[in-house]
Amino acid sequence: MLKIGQLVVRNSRFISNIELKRTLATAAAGQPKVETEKNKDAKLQPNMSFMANMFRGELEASQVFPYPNVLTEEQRETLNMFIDPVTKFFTDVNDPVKNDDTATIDPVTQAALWELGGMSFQVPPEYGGIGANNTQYARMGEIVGAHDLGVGICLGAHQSIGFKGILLFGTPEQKKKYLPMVTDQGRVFSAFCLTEPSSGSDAGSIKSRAVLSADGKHFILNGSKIWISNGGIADIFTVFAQTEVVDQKTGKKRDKVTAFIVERGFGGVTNGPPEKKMGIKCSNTAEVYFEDCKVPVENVIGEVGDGFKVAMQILNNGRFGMAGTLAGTMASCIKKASEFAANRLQFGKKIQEFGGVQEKLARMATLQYAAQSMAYMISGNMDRGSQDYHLEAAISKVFASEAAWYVCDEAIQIMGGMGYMKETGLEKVLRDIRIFRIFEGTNDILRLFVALTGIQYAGSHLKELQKAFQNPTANLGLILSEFSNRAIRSVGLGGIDLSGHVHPSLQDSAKLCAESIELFGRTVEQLLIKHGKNIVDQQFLLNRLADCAIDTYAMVVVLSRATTSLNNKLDTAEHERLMAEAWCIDAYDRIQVNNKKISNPAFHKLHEKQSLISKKICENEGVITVSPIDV
Ligand code: MYA
Repeated sequence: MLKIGQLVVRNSRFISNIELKRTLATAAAGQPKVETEKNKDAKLQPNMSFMANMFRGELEASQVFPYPNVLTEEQRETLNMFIDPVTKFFTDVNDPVKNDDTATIDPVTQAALWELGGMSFQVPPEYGGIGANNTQYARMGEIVGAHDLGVGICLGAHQSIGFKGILLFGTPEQKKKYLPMVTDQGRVFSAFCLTEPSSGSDAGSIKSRAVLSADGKHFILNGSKIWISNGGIADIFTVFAQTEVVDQKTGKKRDKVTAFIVERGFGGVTNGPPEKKMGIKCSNTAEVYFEDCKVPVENVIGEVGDGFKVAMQILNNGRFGMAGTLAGTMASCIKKASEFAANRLQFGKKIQEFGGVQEKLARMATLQYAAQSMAYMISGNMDRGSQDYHLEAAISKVFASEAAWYVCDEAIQIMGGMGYMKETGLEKVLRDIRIFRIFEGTNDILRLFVALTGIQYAGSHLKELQKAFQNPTANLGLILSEFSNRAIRSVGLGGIDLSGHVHPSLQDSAKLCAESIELFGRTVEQLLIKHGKNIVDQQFLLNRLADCAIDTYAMVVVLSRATTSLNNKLDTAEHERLMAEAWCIDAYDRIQVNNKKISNPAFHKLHEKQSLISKKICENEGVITVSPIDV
């Protein structure tokens, strides 16, 4: 097998790592600030998120039209120079089957990955990294995802979350000390330690504690973390623990989460054996224990007590990477399935000629297109400095992980018995993909996050209006503009109009999308009026709402991207138009159904029944009925 050094020399288009590090631009743009009590006012700036505004029934187009194009010529060129060696690493050096069988990445492969700069793609060059921006990172993710998701997790757990806190919120001293360590210079793995035995989705309920030492120089950290990616191989950890803080308002002491940089070398850090998993086997997953670990106070990330927000923002910041990565995975599944469909003869025909297979392949390709379009729309906005991408990033993670599951499953189905055979490679991909719906925020939690955060934003607008009505003279402007907006909409005028943003040949699809946005806004308002704060308990409604949001966002991104491709007369433009049209018809239909469900009393009854069935099953810890012949 080739060593990466040889591989690099053989590639004439490749520039050496050092040159590459110099030439790739450092993308400091879009680095979020931890939102704290002190800087909360900064958040009073208008929210530019398309999705948040959609919850108010409003179109905020600046982040969705036109489709972002953020790479400079130089960034594009250097990225292109990186693509070949990374691809060659996966085809010539890395062996996904061996990784899966041995549940490790061998030292030679690991070394090649470090040498390539693949472990520190986003670390600025002054600290020894490549200095890629989010868009370049997404492209790298696509290549990784197309070849080996296990390696992707080792790499992603390191840089998407492991040291991301230092990158985003670290002090200059923390960056100077730790960032070179996590690059090729130090080759130290990092890990993100949030989840605990009693705290998974409910991340705020962690029990690990850090107590300030008597001399005020250290925190003494105790606790245990589970399912930590890279937990057994990392020497640097981003750890979240409860600390005592004094509430600024009440003066009382209470616990709040704080984020710490912890070195294994501090002492008191141990880990369990590698977990045996369904997929992503070569990535290390382990429990990590902290016992009287002395963490210097200067290793707090952000402020003491701001750790929950640090954790959330690290996760928010990394989620688009999954969409990019899984777009690559989907493309490789579709390649296998379409090659098979184009050659397999059954009933005297190539199976690609059958409508059933066509439907599958078209849907697979459209899902891949939508997920990929989301990834680069979000990364582009992040690179342009947007801070308002949280909802979209969560949506991209949910969408891509479910799309990838569907695509891989259908690829297996198209290939039939062949798809089920290990040698085809899809069996491993299916096992690998399954975790993506679970980690980095389960899709169930992220659906609720999207729906509730959006509703909160819409609710704050309604609250503003309510307040305005208490003093109408002072707020006449706001009240009148709201009245006139509603009056215009009620006669079918002045509604959402995407026609100016979307290519002329996509106007029918643009109408479906605009209608969906309007319907969504009305539904949110009705839900708020009906349920008020109690909406938080209506998960079955929130899930339908989140599904509408996801479908609509996908509509907008494919319309935006296809429009740009059509305007630029790309070779693929006509195909993109077809996929955008197909997606809009399909999604519009689902959105109508989901909206009806939200307002249909019969659907509410369905949920009441399901709730009773579920309660009974849980009481019995299993199904209630026995086999009909056993009664
Ligand atoms: S890592 C573990 C992943 N774990 C999770 O994701 C935990 C999921 N849970 C949560 O996210 C939270 O607990 C939820 C909120 C959302 C449930 N952004 O009262 P609250 C604010 C910004 O609602 P809770 C892993 O899996 C909120 O506004 N702010 O909180 C490894 C409020 O603020 P304020 C947020 O009910 C995987 C405050 O916090 C957010 O307790 C390995 C409290 O909110 C947010 N998102 O729960 C992956 N949420 O007080 C490898 C809340 O001001 C990666 N808030 O009103 C591989 C990738 C591949 C890439 C490869 C590339 C090459």
